[in-house]
Amino acid sequence: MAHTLTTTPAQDGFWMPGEFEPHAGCWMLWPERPDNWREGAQPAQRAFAEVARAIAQFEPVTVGVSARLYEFARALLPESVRVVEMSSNDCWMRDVGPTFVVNARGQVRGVDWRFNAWGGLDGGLYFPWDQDELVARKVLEIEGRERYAAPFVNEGGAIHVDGEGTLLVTEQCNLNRNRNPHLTREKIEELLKAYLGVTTIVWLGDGVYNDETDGHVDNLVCFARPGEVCLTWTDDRRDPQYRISRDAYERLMDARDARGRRFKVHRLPMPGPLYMTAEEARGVCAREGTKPRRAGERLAASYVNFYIANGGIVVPLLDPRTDRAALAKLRRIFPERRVVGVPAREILLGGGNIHCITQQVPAAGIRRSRELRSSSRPTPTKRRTARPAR
Ligand code: KQY
Repeated sequence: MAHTLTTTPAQDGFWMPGEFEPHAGCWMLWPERPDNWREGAQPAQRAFAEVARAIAQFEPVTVGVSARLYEFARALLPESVRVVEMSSNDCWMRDVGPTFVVNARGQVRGVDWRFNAWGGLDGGLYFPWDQDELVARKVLEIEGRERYAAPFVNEGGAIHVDGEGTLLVTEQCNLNRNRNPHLTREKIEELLKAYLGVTTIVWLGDGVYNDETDGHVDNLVCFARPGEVCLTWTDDRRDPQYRISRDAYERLMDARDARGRRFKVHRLPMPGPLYMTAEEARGVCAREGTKPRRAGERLAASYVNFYIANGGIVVPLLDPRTDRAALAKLRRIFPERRVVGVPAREILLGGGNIHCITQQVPAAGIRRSRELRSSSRPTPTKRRTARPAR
């Protein structure tokens, strides 16, 4: 049994490492529910299989799948991918899986957040979510890792860390009244510090326009490495995303990370705007209690929702008009990794993307320096990116 600890990661000297640090592997779940995925989820299953295949070039992948679809998934997924039977209500491993933490001795443990389907009965996306609630625990059992049961609602897509003490979050999501209405901002900060082992929290405002997660940070901004972030960006001032990205840019430029550095901000072009077509919406079986899919609805498309694997970047391909520019930019940001694009519109139609359906397991046995992480004395550096003209 995955032993449940009564302390917090910070008390025990554990912290969440950056996604760009070495991984032991990656976990995913298999899409199935016809009230979220069109055509009985078959186009989405093919897209998930391609994501698993792309990541498996770089690191071991495990996919959890229901008993009903085990054989089908096994047949579609490459042999190198491990397939295990696992119940879930949907397939967003980033949010329902554990967030792994490490210590200076190279030990790995997992944080099991409370989950309420992105808002519970106050704007959440489906009911019930009882099987999703058990996924993190099951993954930790299979991984043989001890578990911290966090006493508050959080999702893996709502946090990004640099592994050196800095956390990025959005006010729209992490302070939303449908997550932890009984907690103040100060208390939420205290809990995030305790469960992620961070010392500095950078608050952004809203997430990507019309993002049904209430603005997960992982669709808006992510770390490329300590001190450097990628931000989804549009130059179109008439687009509602402009104000959001501009505000995030300004907050990032004004912020200092846990080591006192200013951020270098890489602006990634935004796809689209993209909308759900009538045919796509028709393919979803509407069901009471699940967010309906409507033709003409704007999709929260973002290239920032990529996955960083060992030696690779797996990026959603979303729009032939912008894919090439996004890939080229990512190749410049990550010259040390192979950048691979995977067609991802079918994943986007379900409300998220490649980062949302994956969860990395950090490599164990790597000795990491804790002293450097806890340094709180700022060492100012010169601003490295000019502000865009207003
Ligand atoms: O952004 C994510 N991490 C998850 C997206 C979930 C969408 C649910 N329909």
